[in-house]
Formats: sequence, structure tokens, C-alpha cells
Amino acid sequence: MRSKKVVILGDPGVGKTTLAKRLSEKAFKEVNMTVGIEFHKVKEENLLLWDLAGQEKFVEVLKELASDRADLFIIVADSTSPRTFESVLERWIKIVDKKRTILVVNKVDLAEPNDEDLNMLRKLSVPLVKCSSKTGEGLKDLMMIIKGYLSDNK
Ligand SMILES: Nc1nc2c(ncn2[C@@H]2O[C@H](COP(=O)(O)OP(=O)(O)O)[C@@H](O)[C@H]2O)c(=O)[nH]1
Ligand SMILES: [Mg+2]
Repeated sequence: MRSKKVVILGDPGVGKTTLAKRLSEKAFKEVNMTVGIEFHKVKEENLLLWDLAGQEKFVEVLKELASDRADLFIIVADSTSPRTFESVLERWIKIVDKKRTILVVNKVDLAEPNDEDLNMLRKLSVPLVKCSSKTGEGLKDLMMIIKGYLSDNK
């Protein structure tokens, strides 16, 4: 059976690669900057995570490639960086199918996201999970939501 295609999007530095590694290898690792695209498998759940880099010269082509037949999108914001919340609205949410999207607020080990930023995202009516790819907090919830989405065949 084809693995489920899960595309991870968000500004550079929000922790997309760290999150993908954490979900596939169950460990926190210091990662290198992503060039182009990286793939991570979550064997137990038969997922293929598409981890997209933010470099402008690739992003248009990659976005198209990534969104083709995607089963699920995960958009990541960084709780220490309000700008990355704005990008969710201005940039990332516009290129996904909202009915198949989960929002992740990462790095909650460093700071609680402020309420204004959170409310801005909540208005999108998309499930939102707060987590830390470093400590692992919130990742079980995230995995449950992912599985829920994929089993419903939405
Ligand atoms: N404290 C903390 N640091 C994180 C977390 N997630 C990622 N990082 C760090 O943030 C930096 C950027 O992460 P990276 O995964 O490369 O971001 P990407 O550009 O979105 O792929 C790295 O130094 C990571 O170790 C987290 O949940 N907590
Ligand atoms: Mg990366």
C-alpha cells in the first residue's frame, strides 16, 4: 500500500525537520539546514513525511510537487516568533487544503505562544496542537490527530 503523504510546511527555522525526525526516529537531534526537500518515514503508521525547505529558488516548484496528492498538510509556527504565525496566514494556509490541515505551534519548551497569536490561528478553524520537538511534549496528541485524519479518508 502506498504510504500516506504528509507535507510539512512553515517558515525557515520553525522546527520542521526536527519535528519530522522526532516523529520518525522518536528522538531529538540537532539537524542541518534543509536544502530542497527531505523525506522521513514513520514506519508504524506508514507515513511519508515531506519536509520542505524554505529557499526561495526552490519553493515554487516544490510547493507544487508537494501538494500534488497530499493526504495531509502540517503547517508549523514557532511559539517564540510572532512573524511565523503571520506567515501561516499570509503564506502557508493559502497553498493547502484547509480540510486536510493541522497547525502545529512548536518550541513551547522555550515560550508559551501569546494569546493574540494563538487566537489569530484559531480563527482558521483548523486543529491546532502545541508541542515541543525537543522535549516531545504534545507529540502524542499530534500523532493521534494525524491518525484520526488519515483513517477517516477525508
Ligand atoms: N528549544 C527548541 N528548539 C527547537 C525545537 N524544534 C526545533 N528546534 C531548534 O530550532 C532550530 C531550527 O530547527 P529546524 O528543524 O532546522 O527548522 P526548519 O528550518 O523548520 O526545518 C534548530 O536549532 C532546532 O534544534 C523545539 O521544539 N524546541
Ligand atoms: Mg529544515
